[in-house]
Amino acid sequence: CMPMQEPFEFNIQLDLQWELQREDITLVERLDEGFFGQVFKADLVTCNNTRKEKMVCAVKMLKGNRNEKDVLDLLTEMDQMKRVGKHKNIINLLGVCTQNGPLWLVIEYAAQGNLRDYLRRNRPQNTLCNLVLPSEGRNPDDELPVPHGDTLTQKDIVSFAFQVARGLEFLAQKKCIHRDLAARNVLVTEELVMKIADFGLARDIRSCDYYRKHTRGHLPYKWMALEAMSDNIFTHATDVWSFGVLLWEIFSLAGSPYPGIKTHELVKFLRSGERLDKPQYASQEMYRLMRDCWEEDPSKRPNFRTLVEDLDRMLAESS
Ligand code: ACK
Repeated sequence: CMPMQEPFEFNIQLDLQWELQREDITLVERLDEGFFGQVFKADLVTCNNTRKEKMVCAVKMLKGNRNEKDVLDLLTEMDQMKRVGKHKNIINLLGVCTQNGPLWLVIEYAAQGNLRDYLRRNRPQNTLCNLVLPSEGRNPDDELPVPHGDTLTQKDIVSFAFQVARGLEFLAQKKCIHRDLAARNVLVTEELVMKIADFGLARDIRSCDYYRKHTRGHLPYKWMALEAMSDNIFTHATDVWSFGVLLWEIFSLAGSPYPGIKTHELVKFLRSGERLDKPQYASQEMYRLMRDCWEEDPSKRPNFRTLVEDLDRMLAESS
């Protein structure tokens, strides 16, 4: 399934700081496919003091059916990733191919895939026979988790939350608003480093993003702040709300938020002061943090700096 594409129809300014040779990249397999975009796993050959090294990476590109706007959006994503710069807890840009062919963004590869599926695969064995956690109802598309590897500890999941907050603190410092924070948009490396993905997307959230698959039944509305849903306002404070739902996902080991609540009922539910219940694996203190993220008044929500501080302390206290 190697992508066959027409020669690229835009002239993109060559940026020697980032340009990679296409010959140094071998596409291996497709990892993900959206309507116009796709991501491949690939091998990248780099030259380190005359020594050649091979590393695994991911390559993001458009599909044959893309239009001009899609190309411009991918260019915006490239510019945003270059502008933001590097951090351990985001998917970093490694380089780009902009000449003599389709636009390729070469990015870090995260072997364990998205955090939601990772958490489901690593639920403790004993929850297998008792899948419905107290805080959630049964959801028809809650597939049975596949037992895998080591069981997660409390400290592991607090560390996941801390790492995601670190990535988000960095992005906020760089004036980047994500707009679609959720466990499905955090990727996990082989060494269990959490990396925020897709922060550079140019998005019109209301037109339902075509780059990402939103798992069936998991509408992004359930991650959106009240004011984002009702007035289409996106700020760092709306990212903080979504981070609260992401925390809820981590501490329920990827439960489905608000099961059975329809999108049009959600605003009423939240306006009446109702919130998600404490997830099974969260301490009272962790749940307090989530609730703070879901303050109706955005100015009352914590910022990512204080969230990092609080989670750092909780991490030190957890076993
Ligand atoms: O676990 P998944 O199906 O595999 O969920 C995500 C999916 O695409 C949507 O983002 C895969 N994916 C995307 N980017 C990468 C990447 N840089 N490294 C590994 N997998 C990726 C992933």
